[in-house]
Amino acid sequence: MANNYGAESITVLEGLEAVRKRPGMYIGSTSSKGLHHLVWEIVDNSVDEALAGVCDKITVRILEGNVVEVTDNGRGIPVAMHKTGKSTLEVVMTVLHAGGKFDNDNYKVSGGLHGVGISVVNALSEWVEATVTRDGQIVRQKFERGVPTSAPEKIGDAPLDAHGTVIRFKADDEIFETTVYDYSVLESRLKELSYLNKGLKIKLIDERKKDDIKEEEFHFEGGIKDFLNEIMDDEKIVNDVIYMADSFETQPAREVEAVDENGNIYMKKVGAKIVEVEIAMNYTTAQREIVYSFVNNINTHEGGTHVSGFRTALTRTINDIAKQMNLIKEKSGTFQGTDVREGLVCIISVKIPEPQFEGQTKTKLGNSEVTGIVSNIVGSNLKFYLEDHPKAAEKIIEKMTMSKKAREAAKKARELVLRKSNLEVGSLPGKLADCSSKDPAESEIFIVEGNSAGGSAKQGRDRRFQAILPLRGKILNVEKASVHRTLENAEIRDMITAFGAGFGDDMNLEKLRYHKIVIMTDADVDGAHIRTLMLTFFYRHLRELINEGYIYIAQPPLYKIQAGKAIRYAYSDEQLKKVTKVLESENKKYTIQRYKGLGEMNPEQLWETTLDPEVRTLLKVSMEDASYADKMFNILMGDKVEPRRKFIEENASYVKNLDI
Ligand code: 0RA
Repeated sequence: MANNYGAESITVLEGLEAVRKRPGMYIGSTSSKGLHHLVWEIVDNSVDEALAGVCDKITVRILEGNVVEVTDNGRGIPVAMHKTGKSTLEVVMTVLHAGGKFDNDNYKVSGGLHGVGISVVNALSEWVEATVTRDGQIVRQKFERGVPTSAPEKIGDAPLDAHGTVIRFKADDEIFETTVYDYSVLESRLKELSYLNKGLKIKLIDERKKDDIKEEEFHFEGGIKDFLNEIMDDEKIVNDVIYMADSFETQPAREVEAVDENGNIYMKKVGAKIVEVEIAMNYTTAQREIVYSFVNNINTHEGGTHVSGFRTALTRTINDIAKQMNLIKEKSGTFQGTDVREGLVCIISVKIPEPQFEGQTKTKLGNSEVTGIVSNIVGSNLKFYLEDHPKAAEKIIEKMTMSKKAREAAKKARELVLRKSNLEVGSLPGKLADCSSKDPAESEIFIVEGNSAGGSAKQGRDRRFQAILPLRGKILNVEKASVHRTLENAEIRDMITAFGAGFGDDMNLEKLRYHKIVIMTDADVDGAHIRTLMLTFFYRHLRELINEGYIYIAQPPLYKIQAGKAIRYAYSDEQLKKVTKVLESENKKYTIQRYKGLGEMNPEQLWETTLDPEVRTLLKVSMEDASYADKMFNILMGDKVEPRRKFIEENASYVKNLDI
């Protein structure tokens, strides 16, 4: 084994050392997330075998002591001598980036963090045991922290047609913060993988508790069509699932000479590059569009060229078919992208030979050639489907016509509001007590609930830079209302007019009159409800204001504590406890007043607790806050009972502030 002392062994050791020194570079982190990446790395290799059409079953077992075993019935890692003088098995297990297939007859499509290879798992494991069945034998090799502790040994015979790989490993607790696997993490990704690879059987078995062994098998003959059915809210479905699976060869195969098992020479096709496209889509009566997209089994959260190709084809094809079927009048104009996507629920899965990922989280597909390929495939398949199913086509196009009409009505209404607020001089809302400053950067507007609170606020403010807009009780729930009705609501029109920047797509932030828009509501159930309604409205129609960080929430105190002439305020129950504790330790008598509403505070108190920039706390509303409010409304006000019940159970502490 002279080779073990050769230059190659040294490179191998250096490679593994690098992985152990900086594991984060290879698997993202050494937290629980990184730990699970070890499993994904092995499973991805097995999925590659499935994609090559030579494997249909993968089993992941979690054994006692958090040992993981991944079994597949793929070709088996080759054990023959590699050109380095070692077995291919050892090379795959110990050389960085050698995990990829050496030949060119299939493309490696699955992902993993960076598709780093099985050797990374080996380097970061206390031990690994690789067992391969192929060519009539069973061969095993063992490793510790990446280093072979045995040569590949034949441990038995197998039928000539048996093949597959078993990788067992124990993650190294010198490397990982935790080596305990989370069943539900494994479960959801393995299930997703089985949806994304139609027909593939993936089994998950958890044997860590001897008296409570868990076992599940994921197997979907319908692939992403089944995936789509699972995520659909069936009460709102407009049509049957439209499903298409097609492929396009971007580079033809070459023929090369090869030798078969009997020693005969034959011509083998290699090097074909094929783009596979699979799409399942459906419409619901909901307003929102949901698109999940995947490239080589990786979720492309940021979309990319495959999603653009789909969108272009959808708009084009729908317009063509609508004209062809006489469902659209010449003079009423064509459908726009937003019309044909309202209510769309869609899963796009493409498999391509050399994906380029871009974007902040590297989840946006960049390959420019993919736009045209997907667009062509979707165009022809969708056209074919709709011509074949005229009833479905009619239903979908009817729905899109409604979306188009709603969009046009909203645009008209928006223009009306804009005209009113822009053209009529001094057309600011009558209830607005404006500030004298005209500089948006220093101007603030407080949206105050109720007229009495509005009165205190008007007197208590600093009128040089603080404006007050009192609202009459509850504003409209915009989630349920059409854009048209939203704009007819007086409270909402007052807000839009006072802000001065317009609405929806026509917003112009340069015209915004205040750079701080502060929601000020009572610290009670009604106040919380109004705040949520307002956040939903901002999220839906004035989202740029949230994005730019212009929306705030005022924090009025909950309690006034008076000891003699000294007055203190508490903004939470904990604070109240602290204040009273101090007073008690000083043997002072005090009274506590619980503020039920802003109206109970006199103008001075309101200034010194909530308005004065020197002492107040303002909470800046983030996109997450607003989208949370929006989601909550969807669920709480939606028609489905089950998600509502589940959501309330999970978010009991937040929801208790809401009178639902
Ligand atoms: C290298 C080459 C080939 C397959 C594999 C590695 C392989 C790796 C893993 C890891 C887990 N399961 C696996 N199955 C296969 C190609 C083999 C050939 O061309 O015969």
